[in-house]
Amino acid sequence: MTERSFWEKLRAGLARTREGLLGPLRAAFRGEKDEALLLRLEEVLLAADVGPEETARVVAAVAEKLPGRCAWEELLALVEAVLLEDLRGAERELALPPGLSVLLFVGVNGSGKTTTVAKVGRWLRAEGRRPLLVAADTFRAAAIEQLKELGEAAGLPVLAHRPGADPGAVVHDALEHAQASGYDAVLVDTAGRLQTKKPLMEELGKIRRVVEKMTGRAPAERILVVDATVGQNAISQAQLFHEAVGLTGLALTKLDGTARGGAVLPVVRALRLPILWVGTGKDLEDLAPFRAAEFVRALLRG
Ligand SMILES: Nc1nc2c(ncn2[C@@H]2O[C@H](COP(=O)(O)OP(=O)(O)OP(=O)(O)O)[C@@H](O)[C@H]2O)c(=O)[nH]1
Ligand SMILES: [Mg+2]
Repeated sequence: MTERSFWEKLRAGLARTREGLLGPLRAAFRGEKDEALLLRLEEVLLAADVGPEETARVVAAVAEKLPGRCAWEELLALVEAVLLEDLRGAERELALPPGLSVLLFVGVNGSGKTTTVAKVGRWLRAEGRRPLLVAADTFRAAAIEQLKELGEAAGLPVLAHRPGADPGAVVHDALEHAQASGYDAVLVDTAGRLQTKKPLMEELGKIRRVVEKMTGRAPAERILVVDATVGQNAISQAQLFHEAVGLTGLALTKLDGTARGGAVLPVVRALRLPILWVGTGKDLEDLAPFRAAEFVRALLRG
């Protein structure tokens, strides 16, 4: 799938968020900047989970810069500009060093880790890398099967041990295999865990240390996979994952199923982490690198 059609899908996925924003705002718009419009703007941004700080900035910018008599298009363009200014910094190209790179995927239960590992593997192969998927979620037997099936569907190799195996040992084995067989991108799927479960969080630290010992450096990317439908709750999730592995970026999933797509803004602001990819569906091609301008356009324009 081309990036272009991906963004068409994102536009469709963000339809619920967009309708929540634009419908009520358009109803309140009388061709002028009045109190009712500013109030409605505040309401719709908060409802889209844009967060209080971000909302205040957009409302202030509109109050200050929008002319008294104005066109709908001017209003949209101004909101778009403010949101874009804040999201630009969240865009980062994936820059893997030459040679073997490890990408570690972590997150709470059901956030989309396993699916994202397969999607990113497929994406990396298209970028000319040789990916190996690693089933370090040994907690559930079904998780291993799931990754194997996704790997098969994507035509990518999967390294797995038995259910119950030590995840550190799986990663150790995977790195040996990658070094011996010339794989240069090792994507590690981990078990979903609540950030409050200390031993499980320590297990992630252990996986990181195995990678350091075997390759001489930390995993190139330590990615928190975040379900966009949880909105701003992602912020509290991230903190302890950050302590456990030192996050380098986010993968934002399920943007197709949310009315709270606006939460991307406060999440990025609070975490100061780039968004590496966004996911807009269950299929393997439903993934693309994050582009701030496309995202804001999808949020505000049909
Ligand atoms: N609509 C939609 N569904 C998604 C997306 N990404 C993943 N899913 C679905 O979300 C569910 C959970 O995805 P998984 O990849 O298994 O999540 P996980 O984080 O590995 O789950 P655990 O291993 O149990 O913690 C599956 O049904 C996926 O198909 C997405 O971008 N959009
Ligand atoms: Mg999983």
